[in-house]
Amino acid sequence: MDLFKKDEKLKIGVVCYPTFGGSGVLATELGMQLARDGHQVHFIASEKPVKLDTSLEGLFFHQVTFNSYPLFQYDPYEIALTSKIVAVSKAFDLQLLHVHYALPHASAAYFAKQILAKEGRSLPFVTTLHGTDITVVGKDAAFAPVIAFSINQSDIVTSVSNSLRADTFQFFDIDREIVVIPNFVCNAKYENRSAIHCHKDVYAPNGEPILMHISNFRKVKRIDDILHAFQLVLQEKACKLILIGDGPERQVIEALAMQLGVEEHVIFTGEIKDTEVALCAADVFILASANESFGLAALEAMAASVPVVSTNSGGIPEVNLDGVTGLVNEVGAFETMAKNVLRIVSDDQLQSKMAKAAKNRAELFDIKVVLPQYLDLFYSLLK
Ligand code: GMT
Repeated sequence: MDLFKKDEKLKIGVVCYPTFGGSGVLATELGMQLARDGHQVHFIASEKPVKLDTSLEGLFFHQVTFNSYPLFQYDPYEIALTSKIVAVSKAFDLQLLHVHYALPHASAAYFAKQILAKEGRSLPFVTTLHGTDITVVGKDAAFAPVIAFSINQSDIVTSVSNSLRADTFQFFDIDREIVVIPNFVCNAKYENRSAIHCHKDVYAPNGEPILMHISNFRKVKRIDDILHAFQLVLQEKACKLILIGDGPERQVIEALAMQLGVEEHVIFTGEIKDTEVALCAADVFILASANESFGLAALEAMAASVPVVSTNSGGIPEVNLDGVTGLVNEVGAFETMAKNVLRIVSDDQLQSKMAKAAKNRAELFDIKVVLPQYLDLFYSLLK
């Protein structure tokens, strides 16, 4: 007999990064929907996640804080996180923990689980792998042994794409199953778009097509390729490029725009919380990543009915279907990227056909399709 009927409400801990990036957004949207569905959800992070609405009933945020001591050359965040997980678990009698991004969340969860077990408390944990925790950071010899161990010790492991699942088995000695649950989008947020003022008339006063990119401006996003492609596009057609986000490469990219002589057609907005609003101005979304386990930004563009021109890196082709929802090129092939952009912005019929296909495909990744897959795993843990 199932101890937990499917409608049993759970008490769930969630650990994530609070940043604008994909894993923090996914964790936040999933946790808020679980709270709306009647579960009690406790977020544990260094800061309140950007989009977390703690006015929601059943949703809580617990900040990880600690005193700094002169002896420390670095912040012992993982130790403080482990202690906070133990404290919140005991105070609210959590039934399970869902951690997003293996480093350092999975090892902290494992440590907390051992501490609680000593006190006769059970705290199974689900680790969701998001991408750079495996393909970039995780491969670093300073972290790899702990990452592999904490993945193997997780009660359940999920990855956001088949590509990332394959990478994980390739790069680490993993002796257990990894369940693929794709990232999701809240399509409801992209309905009645006519109500949104897109400022298209301001961004493109002469009705030029608007190209858009959203990311955390890390090197892996290869935004320099986007600028080189844009320079080639401008030789054929007047367009505008809106770059949304901020990060370590921001100044380099702004300097490159000047160097290429395209700066008057490029708009740097910085970070924007509601990307669904920004996307309403886009005619084509561009993603040039060298490594991308899924490409949540591309899925969000598709939900906004925007065709995607992307590289074929990692899990992106599991989202952006070449010739259907947009066009795909090899990493670094910015000439091909320019040709792909021009094919779409020069053919209204093609743009419209791809926009409809993109929207239809985004429905397959809706939160109402994906959330039950996580819930099924949670209930299976608690039998
Ligand atoms: O680099 C980023 O895009 C941020 C990073 C993160 O940790 O949030 O994104 C990763 O997780 C997202 C959500 O699962 C995925 O959509 C991104 O593809 C993935 N980024 C990379 O793999 C580079």
